[in-house]
Amino acid sequence: MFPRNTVSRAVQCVIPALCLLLLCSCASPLTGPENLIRAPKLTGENAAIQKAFEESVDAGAKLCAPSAGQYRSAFVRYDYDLDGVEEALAFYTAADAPLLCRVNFLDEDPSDGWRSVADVAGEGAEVYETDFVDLDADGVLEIVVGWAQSDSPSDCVMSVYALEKTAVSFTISEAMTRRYAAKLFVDIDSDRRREIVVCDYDRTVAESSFYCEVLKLKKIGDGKKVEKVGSARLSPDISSILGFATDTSDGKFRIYIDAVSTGGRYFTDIAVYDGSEKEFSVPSELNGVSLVLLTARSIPLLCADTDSDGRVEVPRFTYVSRGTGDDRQLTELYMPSVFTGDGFEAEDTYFVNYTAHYIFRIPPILLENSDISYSVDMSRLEFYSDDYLERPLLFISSANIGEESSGGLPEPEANEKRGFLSFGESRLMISVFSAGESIGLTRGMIEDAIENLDDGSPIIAAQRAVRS
Ligand SMILES: [Ca+2]
Ligand SMILES: [Ca+2]
Ligand SMILES: [Ca+2]
Ligand SMILES: [Ca+2]
Repeated sequence: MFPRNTVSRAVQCVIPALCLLLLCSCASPLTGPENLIRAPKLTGENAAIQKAFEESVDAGAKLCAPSAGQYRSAFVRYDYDLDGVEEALAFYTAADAPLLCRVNFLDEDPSDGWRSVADVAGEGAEVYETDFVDLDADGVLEIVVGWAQSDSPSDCVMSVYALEKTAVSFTISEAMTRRYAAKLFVDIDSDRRREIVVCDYDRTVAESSFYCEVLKLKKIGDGKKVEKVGSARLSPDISSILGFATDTSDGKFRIYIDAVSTGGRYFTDIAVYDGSEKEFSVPSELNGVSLVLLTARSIPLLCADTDSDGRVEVPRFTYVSRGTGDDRQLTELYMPSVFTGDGFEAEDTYFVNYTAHYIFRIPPILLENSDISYSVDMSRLEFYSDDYLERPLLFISSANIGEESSGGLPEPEANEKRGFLSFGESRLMISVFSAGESIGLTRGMIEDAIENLDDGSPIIAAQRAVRS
């Protein structure tokens, strides 16, 4: 067994919700409320669907519901030919083959009511996920099913089913079956058809070997087949994939691949499709520095367009240290950064206090003093001047000061101006010292730069959600 499998399983327990969060952002715009799944009940139309299903399979059939994705029920109603009338499908295992999940397709005949019209064998013991997506823009959605093996939940097989329905016939063809680790439906080349972007790894080699492929559904003869139109190797440091974000600008389409590294850290690999060159590539390193190093983080923060400006922010971190030897303390600063093609541009630098639920956008005048140091002891954020001889305090903020304890605060020092911000039950004390004022720092400036995460701060709301 490869080391990455260990990691990918360990991560698997935590990750499905994250993947869902991310993959949903790329979900089909065709999915309207009318297509939401409805749990079957023993009344009305769902009962009729269930009855038609039960009549078409042998006794002892067991329903199986997808464990991930948008649809989590064994019965899914969906209008996949977009004629305004829903069809349905049911996932199940037959009594005599409990390790092979199947799909039963059901349709409503205007005169006969619901009936089963087709039944196909799947590629695994369980359904992992299912999606409806029109990959060739012909007005009929293809059904993409991810199958899982019960003994290896991270190893999925994808089937793409192309359907053709007329007044008198219903045909299903399997346009592709392949293994995958993660997938995304997205129009990377602006031809108004979504491609399938699949990430997978070579199972025959011991070292990490993830790659990314771009697949298109094409009409070939009488049938449809999915063909590979581009591929690129991903960073050799990927151990497993958490999810994707995408954006586009300057004729380039970018896929941000959030991953776990072989060293157990989180980072972002980036695949770029250049529309003018028709080339799909993965830089994996910039100016000799790997993306693993440039985007490493110890927590599973994911890429997202956190300020809704159309460009994805990559959650990057920088560290400032204080003290030496055993006393050395590292403080993590958060820098949502935009990828420019040859580097990252940080929009702002933040200190995030996850305990007290606030985020502090560090004012430029503090950032400009590169020797500023921090102490996060006792939830106190302290900024010192870069004057090494005196090291005067510029300002302190202390979090989690309840009503009771705030009464016991020491008297303000002679050179200190104190203020409070309220954060739900607790308060944040802000003290600006005269050395801070001398470089232009004011209490108002700090108050303006602090946002309460509990107020739904737009800055990192999407990214912080995964941390709690
Ligand atoms: Ca229909
Ligand atoms: Ca189609
Ligand atoms: Ca396309
Ligand atoms: Ca943005």
